[in-house]
Amino acid sequence: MSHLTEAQVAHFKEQGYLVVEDVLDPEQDLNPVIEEYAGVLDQLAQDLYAEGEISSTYDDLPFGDRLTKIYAESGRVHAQYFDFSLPQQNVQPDTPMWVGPQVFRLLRNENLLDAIESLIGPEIYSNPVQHVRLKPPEHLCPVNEDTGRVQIGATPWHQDNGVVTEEADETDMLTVWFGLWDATIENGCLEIIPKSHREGLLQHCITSTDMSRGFGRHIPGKFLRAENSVPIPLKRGGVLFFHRLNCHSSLPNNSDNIRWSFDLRYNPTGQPTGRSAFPGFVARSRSNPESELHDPEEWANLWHETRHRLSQDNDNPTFHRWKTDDPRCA
Ligand SMILES: O=C(O)CCC(=O)C(=O)O
Ligand SMILES: [Fe+2]
Repeated sequence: MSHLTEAQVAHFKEQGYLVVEDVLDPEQDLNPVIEEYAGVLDQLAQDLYAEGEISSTYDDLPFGDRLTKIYAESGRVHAQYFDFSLPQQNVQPDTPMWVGPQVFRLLRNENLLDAIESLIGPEIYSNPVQHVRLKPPEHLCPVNEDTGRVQIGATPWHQDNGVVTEEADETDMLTVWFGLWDATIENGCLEIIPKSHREGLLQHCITSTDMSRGFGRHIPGKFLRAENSVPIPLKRGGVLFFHRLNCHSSLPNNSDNIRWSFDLRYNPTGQPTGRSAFPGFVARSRSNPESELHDPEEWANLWHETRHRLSQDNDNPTFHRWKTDDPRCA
């Protein structure tokens, strides 16, 4: 059991975030996931090689160099291939994703759930807003021809409440962020603004101007107190927990290796997830343990069924509330 102390819970409530070292055991909890992903990368390499997009499968390279080389030579970031979620539009019957058993095992990690229980209570739902992020060094990353920017880089300032629909505004959604390897200032760890969760939901914009960092949906600099930001480097095994209204972004990856992280979310069971088109599951229930999902195949099937359903739908579900032409963004 590794429940949090009262002081840790108080820190979370006051500051809107909490760093806890050694929640996950690198060898037992993270290495199996890393091994599973080696197989996913191998498959990607073989697929791209068969399609003539790359001249070698680069199977003699270590994971990070291999991924970077394959992205660079194919000229594309293949993020969706690794992600345990689906894109927000244009889902096809064969849209790639990775919903493997070791990922599921990590979503249900007991130590992680103990810490989460201290923050949101004993009825814990795995919210489907979840991602793996594999970011190549920026100097080796393929560039988007239209914008001239790297295809995957620094994450702009935002609040996670801003990436879900209004129905989850009262949901006690907790973000759980950790590195598969060490996250450093150089390789692009997260930055957060302490106490920013006290100021409510801020305006997010999807214009490409006035970017405080990165691009895409973001909180413009004029609405932020970015001068108060704090970088959160994390050793393997450490976890950053934050409130749905905490303002955060990531630094760019200025290192020579990939930056590799998971960001997961959990909320008390029964509250809206804010992404109802995607499947979640009961990760822990003290009142009704029978309702917990323990079978990795069942979990994978939930995602496969969702992919099938969305690929048949002509209407894309709504994922957030922000409009491109909002006058507050002008
Ligand atoms: O890892 C990143 O770059 C962004 C993560 C993030 O925004 C989150 O965990 O909510
Ligand atoms: Fe976020």
